[in-house]
Amino acid sequence: MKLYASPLSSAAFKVFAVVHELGLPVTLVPVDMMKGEHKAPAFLAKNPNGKVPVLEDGDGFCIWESNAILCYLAAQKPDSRLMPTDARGIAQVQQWLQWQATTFGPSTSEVMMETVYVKMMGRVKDDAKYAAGLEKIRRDLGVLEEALAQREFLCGPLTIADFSIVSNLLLRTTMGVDLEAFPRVKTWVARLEEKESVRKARPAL
Ligand SMILES: N[C@@H](CCC(=O)N[C@@H](CS)C(=O)NCC(=O)O)C(=O)O
Repeated sequence: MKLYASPLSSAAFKVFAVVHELGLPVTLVPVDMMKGEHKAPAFLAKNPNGKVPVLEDGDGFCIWESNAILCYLAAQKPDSRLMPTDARGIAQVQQWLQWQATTFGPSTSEVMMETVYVKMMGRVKDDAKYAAGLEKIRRDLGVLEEALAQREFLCGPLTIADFSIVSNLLLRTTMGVDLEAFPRVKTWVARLEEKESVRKARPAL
């Protein structure tokens, strides 16, 4: 399998972490986003949205949207239990994956844009947008804090949902996101960041 990705992408980070967790044979194909490689025809043929990551398996089978990629990877090793097989377990993992894609991911992207990416894009930080994004992140962290009451991981045992959501907190220091008011989230993040798979996937910043 080949993973087309850029090292600074949080969407790619979660995929790398699960690849390492499962010990799958995946080769990284770096996509230079600064050079616009993700908008070139060869890449758009793999993902018409022009976004990373994309996983290619075998003869041109391509899958995009990082959470869908995580489902595909977990299906390669069902014994890992990173994706449960019972109806409730599947629904719970899907609930968090969709919450990441529709809620937490967008909240953190707003703040990433005004912190991590602002300099790369050669513009000044928009303080109002930053503050609004941070407020949304605090709201979302409250949801996670509740969910982690009496649970080590979001769905009980470790699943791809944990990898998906923690990816958005990886650059929290640069983003100015403080977890002190969310002690369960802080412990959960530390638990995940201790994992070798997560440490291997972390970009060197
Ligand atoms: N929902 C997508 C988001 C992918 C995404 O936004 N990737 C960013 C990098 S983190 C990207 O390729 N951005 C380029 C663009 O939007 O033009 C996923 O989870 O895969």
